[in-house]
Amino acid sequence: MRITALAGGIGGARFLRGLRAAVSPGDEITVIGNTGDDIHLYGLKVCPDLDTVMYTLGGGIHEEQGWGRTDETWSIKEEMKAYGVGPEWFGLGDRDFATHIVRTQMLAAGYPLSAVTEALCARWQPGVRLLPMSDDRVETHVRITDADGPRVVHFQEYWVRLHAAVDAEAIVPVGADTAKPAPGVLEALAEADVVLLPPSNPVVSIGTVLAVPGIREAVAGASAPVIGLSPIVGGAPVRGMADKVLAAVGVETSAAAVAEHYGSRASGGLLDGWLVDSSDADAVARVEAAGITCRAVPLMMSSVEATAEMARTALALAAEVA
Ligand code: GDP
Ligand code: FO1
Ligand code: CA
Repeated sequence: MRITALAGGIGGARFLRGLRAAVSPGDEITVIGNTGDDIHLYGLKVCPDLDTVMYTLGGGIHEEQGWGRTDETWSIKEEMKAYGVGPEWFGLGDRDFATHIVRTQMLAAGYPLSAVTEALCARWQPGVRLLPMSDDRVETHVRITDADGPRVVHFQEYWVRLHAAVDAEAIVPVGADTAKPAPGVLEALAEADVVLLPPSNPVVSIGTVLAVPGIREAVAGASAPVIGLSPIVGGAPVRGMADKVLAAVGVETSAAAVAEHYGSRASGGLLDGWLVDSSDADAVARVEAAGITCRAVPLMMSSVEATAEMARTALALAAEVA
């Protein structure tokens, strides 16, 4: 079976680890990763969501934190601080720095991001084929108004420096409109037996991937069933700032509203099936009224086995709606 999943960072990576545990040997998982969170720092290209997927599936992730490397040290950060060179608010550890140095060196030598990602994955052996959504530069920016007045900040500054404490007024995936899907992305969607939308952020992770021209159309037009899992449980994100960025696009923070936002394939949207958490069972009727087959099951990724069970349920729902 060929499974193609779109993914952001922590939520996507944890789901993929469960999915990998749930599938049979011989099944192929292709991941189309969000690169809108990417940021250039100290002359280096940092790809937080690709790295989170790669480290999580490769066994190198800092488990509790959900991002960055396990057993990390911070000498470079301390040295940069001693030079008075920031940004101090973004934590790049020594081990993580090596990834960004290798990536930047390969990009400077002319390799596209997709080839660089493949080379990095040769070390980490994530057990999935990890494709960036695009080889072209895309950066998500957030419009806010704070004490400095109305302005636009990089998504990482909004989340990591400002802790999403002020409202997001608009989300702008800068560069997405002219970006092309990376090699293999459209094929992976066209040739999939199942397409999955993990419980990743619907706006700044999945939404950014879908903003690359051709990708939304390829999901909507896939011959395979498309099944999504809600990142919203009990009317709130399990972690992160999905409530803030959903509000910016006029979507209420609920499992049903996110399903309606993606829309049913029958009405030009993306979803055939949608899983909500057991605690959101009252959302099922509303989602089904939108033309999307919906089930309420436990959706907390508390362990790899619990997550594998979520993945099995998603695959069973795909078989049911196919
Ligand atoms: P990010 O790039 O690190 O923000 O990660 P993603 O975009 O891939 O996923 C973020 C989303 O994962 C958030 O909106 C969370 O609500 C969701 N999430 C995190 N843990 C869980 C969980 O255990 N269950 C569910 N259903 N969603 C989760
Ligand atoms: N998240 C933080 O909250 N603080 C950090 O200092 C931070 C650094 C960082 C470095 C590399 C990396 O791959 C991820 C990092 N993250 C950090 C996570 C990242 O900002 C977010 O989780 C995602 O981009 C949100 O989608
Ligand atoms: Ca992200």
